[in-house]
Amino acid sequence: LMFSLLLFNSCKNSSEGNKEDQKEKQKKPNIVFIMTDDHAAQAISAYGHPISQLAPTPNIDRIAENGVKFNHNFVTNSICGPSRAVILTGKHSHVNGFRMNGEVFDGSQPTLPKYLEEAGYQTALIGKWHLHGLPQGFDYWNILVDQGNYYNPDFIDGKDTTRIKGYATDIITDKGLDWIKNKREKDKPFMLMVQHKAPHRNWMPPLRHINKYDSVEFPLPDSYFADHEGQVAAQQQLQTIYRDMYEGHDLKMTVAKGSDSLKHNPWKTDFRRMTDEQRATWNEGYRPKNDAFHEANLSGKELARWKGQRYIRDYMATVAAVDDGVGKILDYLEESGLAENTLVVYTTDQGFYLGEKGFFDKRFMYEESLAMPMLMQLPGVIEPGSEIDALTQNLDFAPTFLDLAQAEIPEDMQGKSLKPLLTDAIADKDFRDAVYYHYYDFPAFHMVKRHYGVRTHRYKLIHFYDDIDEWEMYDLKNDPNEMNNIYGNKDYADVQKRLHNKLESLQEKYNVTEEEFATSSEEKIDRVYRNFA
Ligand code: SGN
Ligand code: CA
Repeated sequence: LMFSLLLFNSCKNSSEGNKEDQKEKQKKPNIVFIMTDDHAAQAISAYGHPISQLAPTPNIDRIAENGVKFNHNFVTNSICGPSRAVILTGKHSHVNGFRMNGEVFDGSQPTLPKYLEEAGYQTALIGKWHLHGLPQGFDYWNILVDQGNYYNPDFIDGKDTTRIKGYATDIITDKGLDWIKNKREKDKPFMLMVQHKAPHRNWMPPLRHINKYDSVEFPLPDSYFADHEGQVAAQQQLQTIYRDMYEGHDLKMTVAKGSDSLKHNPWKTDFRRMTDEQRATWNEGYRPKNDAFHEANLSGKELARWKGQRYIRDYMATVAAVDDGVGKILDYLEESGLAENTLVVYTTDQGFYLGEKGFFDKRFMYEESLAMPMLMQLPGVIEPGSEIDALTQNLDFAPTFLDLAQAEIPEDMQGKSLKPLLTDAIADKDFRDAVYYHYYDFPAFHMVKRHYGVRTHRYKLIHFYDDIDEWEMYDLKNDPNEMNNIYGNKDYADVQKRLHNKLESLQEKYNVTEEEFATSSEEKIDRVYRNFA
């Protein structure tokens, strides 16, 4: 009896073992990665900022309700192409080789989709790519040409370039859903990357939302008219809403009352590619508010405030279409039953300014553009309604997805899997004590100086270099808006020393060499300015 019991037990165990194995195998989650371009955390209502409370994003928020909200997720280099290259490789810009927009991504290097493919996944990429060169390692891809256009955008798939009538955000959503429903092999786990153009400049809303926020008065930040005292790089940037936005192209302002002709509009293609019908509906939507503006005859700070208001209204109206799309994708995942075993990620390539410091755009290591909103849901793994305060980065995405896909994390990846945070295996404060940042793209659009730095839970140290040599330091607890540069302040001498040490140790850890700080202004002036001349 003993013997047979033992035998029975061991059989039971081994058959359970097999079942466990199978369950594990089946459990390889699908990954739906939705990434927008330039989506400020201030514009996602789950993050609670007053702007977003006036223009909520209920569908994006569903992901936070079903899963987790990262409160301190940061980009390593706040600009489009570089952020995407970091996401694909799990390596800092100086290691993956894509430091600034306009460079060509070395697509032959190992990337997330290639590793996932090895792990049995099907992979697809739809929408904005912006790494100059065609995607490699995806089973299926269909991407926007360069930055893409809001209306009637061109897509490439390796063979043809096709202009598709409609609104980019809706088209990208529908292409993503079509791939899930009709194009993939249904017996494999999959990763789908849905990458929107919105809400990137020049913030053209879909026709259905053109007047959506006209009656909403969005709060402009206290720092809207900042003088950037003690912040030399900020004094010299060209991304101030009321000074640097193009009145036609960006703000959709017209030359005179009764006219639909736009004021300064250097890139005519965005509007010219609209059909007559689209343009007519557009003009009907904008004309009354533009005429009212002409009648009001604003100047000075009133005009500056009007511009901020117009900007945020258009920006939020493009976000509304993103939110519609996220709703459609979540609905389908739920209806089809896929949601149960799908990791859904909502993020953006970097944060953005909605008037803070007077700014639009990104690039700076200041909080608004350093922050990278991120929400994730995965039933059974991620606790609904949870929040993570650990210092996390886009550097961590690839290791995290591989970990959840039960694949090995390559040793040369510089990011860390977030899985232990998702499963509460590690406390937020123990995950990482500081993040490293380096922005290279100068001189370029908006003229934000080259800089690198370190951010801890409480402090930030930044060095602007190249054609200047300026240090900045902030106490984020006492000065969350980073208005008071405390570098050199005696009261903070110890903190400053610690931050310098931390910066050095991170540079060592990530194999940053002297070469990284070599200036290439001459070569860049050639590349950037000859192109635009
Ligand atoms: C374009 C924009 C800039 C923006 C860069 C980079 N000008 O050049 O405002 O900073 O892209 O953006 S636009 O008028 O042509 O839109 S990124 O997101 O691709 O890095
Ligand atoms: Ca971007």
